[in-house]
Amino acid sequence: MPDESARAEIVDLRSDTVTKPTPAMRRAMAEAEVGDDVFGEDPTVNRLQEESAQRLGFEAALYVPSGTMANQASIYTHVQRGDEVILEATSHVLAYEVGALASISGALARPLRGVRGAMDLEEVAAAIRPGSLHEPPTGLILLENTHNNASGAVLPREHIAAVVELAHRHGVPVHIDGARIFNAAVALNIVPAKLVAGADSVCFCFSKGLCAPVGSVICGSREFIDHARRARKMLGGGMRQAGVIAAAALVALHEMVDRLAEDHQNARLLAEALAEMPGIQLDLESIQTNIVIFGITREDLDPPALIARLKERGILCLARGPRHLRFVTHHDVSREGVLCAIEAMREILQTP
Ligand code: TLP
Repeated sequence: MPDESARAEIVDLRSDTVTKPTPAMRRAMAEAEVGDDVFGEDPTVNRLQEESAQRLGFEAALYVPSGTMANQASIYTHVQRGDEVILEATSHVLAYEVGALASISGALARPLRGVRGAMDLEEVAAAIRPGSLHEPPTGLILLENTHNNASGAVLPREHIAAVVELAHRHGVPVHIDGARIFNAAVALNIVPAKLVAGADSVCFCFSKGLCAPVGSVICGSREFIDHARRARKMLGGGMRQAGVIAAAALVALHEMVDRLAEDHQNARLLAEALAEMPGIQLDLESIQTNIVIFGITREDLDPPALIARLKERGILCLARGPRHLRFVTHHDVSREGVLCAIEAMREILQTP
């Protein structure tokens, strides 16, 4: 069986979503025991849900096709139409989920600008509304960990605990978009259950740095997950013999978590080199996991031009807004690949 992850020619730093299933995952998928998961009869999905819930310290979990569906089914389950959701202004839910917060749940966004992904506690406290006759009530506080648009910065346990305490004091639930929660836990050297303790729901993705081909999971109380299952069905996410993909997700959970530290080291290597280059603006303190976002200050070079010149050298990356680029390290990019990317950036920035 070819190990596609070992390919060297292209260094694909667009996202950790490009990771391919490992040979162990492909074997597990071929041999997966399956059943009809809409009837709750797929033994592999059931095992994945149980293990995921246990890993994150919750009663129950629900396997869903994507991180977006995980967030949106969770939000739909938490809020009433017309509720306000307090969330970081550049969060994935607000920036990249096609307005689903409004179109699916009928909720309003109450965005607050964070520092390295963390909203200010006093600002959160001030934004909570009890719901008078006239105001939209606060239905949910949403955190993102790691924070994608904050260069993969990590929300520490103390911050999460403080937000949870504040929210619960006002009877408001907390959802964590933990698409990369294992990156956060590895960076903090803490078990994920401790990191998210107290939150009402957490979702995470198997299909990013953990290399599984498909799927995310929502974790919560048994009652919450029973409701979320209805939301998943409504959104068209009820899958049948999903054990075929859940088998790869189980391998992700068992084998792919600890190695994330390697991706973080590679991101650090890349970020430290970039920070030294002229025409680059980068906050090294934000680079805590596998995402490196940096600004381009050279007027004659915009992201599309830089992306095109990197592509000629076999390096792929994405733009983040009009002046920023994003590099994401992952299992299918080696240290050598990162060194190639550094070299390519040096060459390009040295040429006028
Ligand atoms: N992030 C993707 C893109 O959508 C931007 C990426 O390449 O980083 N939450 C967070 C924090 C995410 O980063 C993502 C995906 C999602 C949710 C959505 O997951 P999917 O793509 O599975 O719907």
